[in-house]
Amino acid sequence: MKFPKDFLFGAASAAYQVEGAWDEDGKGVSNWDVFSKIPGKTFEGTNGDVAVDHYHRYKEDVRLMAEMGLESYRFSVSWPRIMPNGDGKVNKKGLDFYNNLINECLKYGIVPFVTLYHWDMPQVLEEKGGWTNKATIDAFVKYAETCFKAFGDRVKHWITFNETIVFCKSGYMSAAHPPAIENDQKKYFQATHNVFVAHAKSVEVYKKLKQYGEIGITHVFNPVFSIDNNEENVDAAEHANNFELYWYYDPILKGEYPEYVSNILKERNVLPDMTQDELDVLKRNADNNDFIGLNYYQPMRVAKNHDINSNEKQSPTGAAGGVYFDGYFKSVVMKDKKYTKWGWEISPEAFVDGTKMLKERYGDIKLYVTENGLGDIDLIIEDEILDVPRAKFIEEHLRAVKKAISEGVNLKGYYAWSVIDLLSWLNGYKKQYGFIYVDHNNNLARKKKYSYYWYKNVIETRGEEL
Ligand code: BGP
Repeated sequence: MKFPKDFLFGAASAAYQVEGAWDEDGKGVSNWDVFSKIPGKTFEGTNGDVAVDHYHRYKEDVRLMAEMGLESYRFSVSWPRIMPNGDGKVNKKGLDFYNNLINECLKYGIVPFVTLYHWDMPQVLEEKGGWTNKATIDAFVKYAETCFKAFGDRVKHWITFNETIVFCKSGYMSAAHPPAIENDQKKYFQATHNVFVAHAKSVEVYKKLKQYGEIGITHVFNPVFSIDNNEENVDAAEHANNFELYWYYDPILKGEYPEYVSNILKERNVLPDMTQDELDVLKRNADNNDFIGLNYYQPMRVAKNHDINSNEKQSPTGAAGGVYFDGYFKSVVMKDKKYTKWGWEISPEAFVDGTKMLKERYGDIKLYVTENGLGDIDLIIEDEILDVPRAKFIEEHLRAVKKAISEGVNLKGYYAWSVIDLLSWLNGYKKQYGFIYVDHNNNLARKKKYSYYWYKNVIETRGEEL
């Protein structure tokens, strides 16, 4: 089977991870500019000051994408580049950069798929409480509207937020992302609620502008499975799905929170403050979402946790294993499963099962895989980058996407993470994901990898040979 004609083969990046130019052309300081410079916070102190210099080399990068036959490029806009102070005055040079990038994509017929928030927030707003401050909601909506108006004549695919669970949990529970707060459940859940409201309000604004494009949100997709049929493990998996999945998908797609989680948060006294108006905005806009973006890397295998004093916490960098912060369940590394060098499970099968779970709970909402890929240390022999495991990983997952489509799941595109090697938030440049290699010892020169040619062929043949 070939992939359907309207299925987009893409690849992705995010502003902080590729652009660099952190203080050029009027860009404001972001929370990541500040956080990445706190000693000990990132791998070997790496930061995005230069990253892979996409800001200056976007023309070369887009040309390489075009030569690969890429149909769509998912990238993010840096909020502090557009609004240096978070709210208020717009930086014209910031708009220019994205206008140029978008036009460059369109020149080659590459569809721009734009994320508004891939974690870099204006530092000014972070200092005022970031996502725990309701004023951030309005600031974001203004920023979103500015982007719709500036780019919406050419951009027809919008993602509001990337992975709310990651930046909120890492920001307020594990202190692994800004604002580096630890174990504050009240703030964690408050931040998630405020993000959902900002999303819904932005969707509403977008629909009122009648630009006739589509808008949605990208979530981590980590479907949870019990390790066996034991009742208490099955119950633990359901608890995990409620907290890790339904809490994120329900307010977007059903316009309300899963009662199971709300009740527990009430008992713990950490239910977010929410007004009736905010709840109404969520409800009103549930049907306005055109799609959900899924960032799929791995599922979670879960068992009931019996050791409430266990200090084996879940890893902030995503490796399987460890106890959830409320002590109820633990993620389990299983002998019969495969894992990457960073301990992430490799399971294309779980993707298929997971999308069926989604279909059952949320119906036929359109889906895109907005990220999927293999973080690896690529093999280099005589200057050739032989990232065969990456091609194999993507092949297995594209086959899973095919299978899900043939079983009736409404999937319309696949974006490999990442188009080019880039800065991993917490793993520096060591963990590679790209089709294009960046030589850090040679002035950031670009080079096509094995997977580049492989993906080019997949796109040309529309996946028929997979
Ligand atoms: C996702 C993020 C990406 C990217 C990817 C790989 O959570 O949306 O920005 O970083 O994960 O993560 P890592 O670099 O930690 O391997």
